[in-house]
Amino acid sequence: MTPFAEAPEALEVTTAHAVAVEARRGLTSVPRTLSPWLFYDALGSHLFEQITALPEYYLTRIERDLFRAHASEMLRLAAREMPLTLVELGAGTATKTGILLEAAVQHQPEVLYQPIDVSETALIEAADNIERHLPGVAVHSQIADYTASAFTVERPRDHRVLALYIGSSIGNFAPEEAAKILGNLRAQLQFGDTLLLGIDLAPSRQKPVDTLLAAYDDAAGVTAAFNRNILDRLNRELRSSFRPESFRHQARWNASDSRIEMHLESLAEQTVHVPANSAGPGLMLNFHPGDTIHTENSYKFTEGALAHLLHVSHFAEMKQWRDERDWFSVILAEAI
Ligand code: AVI
Repeated sequence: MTPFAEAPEALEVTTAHAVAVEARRGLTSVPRTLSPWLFYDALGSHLFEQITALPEYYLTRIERDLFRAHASEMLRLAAREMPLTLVELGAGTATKTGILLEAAVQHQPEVLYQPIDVSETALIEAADNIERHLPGVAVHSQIADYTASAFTVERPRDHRVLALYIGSSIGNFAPEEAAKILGNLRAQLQFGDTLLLGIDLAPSRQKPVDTLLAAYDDAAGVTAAFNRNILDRLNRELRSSFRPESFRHQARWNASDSRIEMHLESLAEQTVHVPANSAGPGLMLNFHPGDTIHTENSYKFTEGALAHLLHVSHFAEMKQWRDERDWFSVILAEAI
């Protein structure tokens, strides 16, 4: 699943402009930043798939295990005797969703699944896979940016909606943005509809900070390659002159904001040129050794932060499923 999936080919012109605008905004800010959606070009999406299979990156594995163990109960609680339609924010290729859909067709003979993503390619792959393997599931895809609220939810007569926002994707947004995303979703739902949310949990006695740091700085260097690919992407698409090997991947734990941060740290005194483009004139960027570009935040939730997020977006927790070490949680919450 790609949480900030690449825009479809039909939107290539817009995407090229969006990359130029974001690069200019981020690289001229103090401190320098680049938005994580820039990770997910074709190579970045492939590297992210590899991350999800790394021994250190426990998030995907635990969530999948929780779905395998509890999918039927999750669906039964969401349905409460009524048929369900499933909507998924940032569905990507919907790999993990198959487990939930498989359980759904055991509850009801026909299921309408509505994946929403900005990537047309990912949605086509999702629909192909699901319709081939799960004949009871009809897929109505929607190409939309759910962070900008431009999506709609279809509701077959007398159905409840179960909205999926899984994979800890909510963690890549600051608390106020996360509340806005869930608030926009809530506005599309009715009382009694539900949200299934996957979140990564904050460090605890059972979850040392080192476990988190390793998940974002793996021994094989895949996350480092994923992070540096953002510079390669700017070189490819904006003809900038970054030397990605002169930047070191860094994962930091920010305890006061309860988040893992990813940075790219300049290893040398260097100047990078970004030629003039649709977003504005050329840029000459100076980096001193130790200067960083902040590329991602991945928020880790305490029980209090979760309760607050659900409360402000008008959801009430129905049930939580966690692994035995309390590293990751899947929450079912009702729209209130
Ligand atoms: C997509 N998202 C939930 C991942 C995360 O864990 O924040 C992205 C990622 N960044 C580095 N590794 C994985």
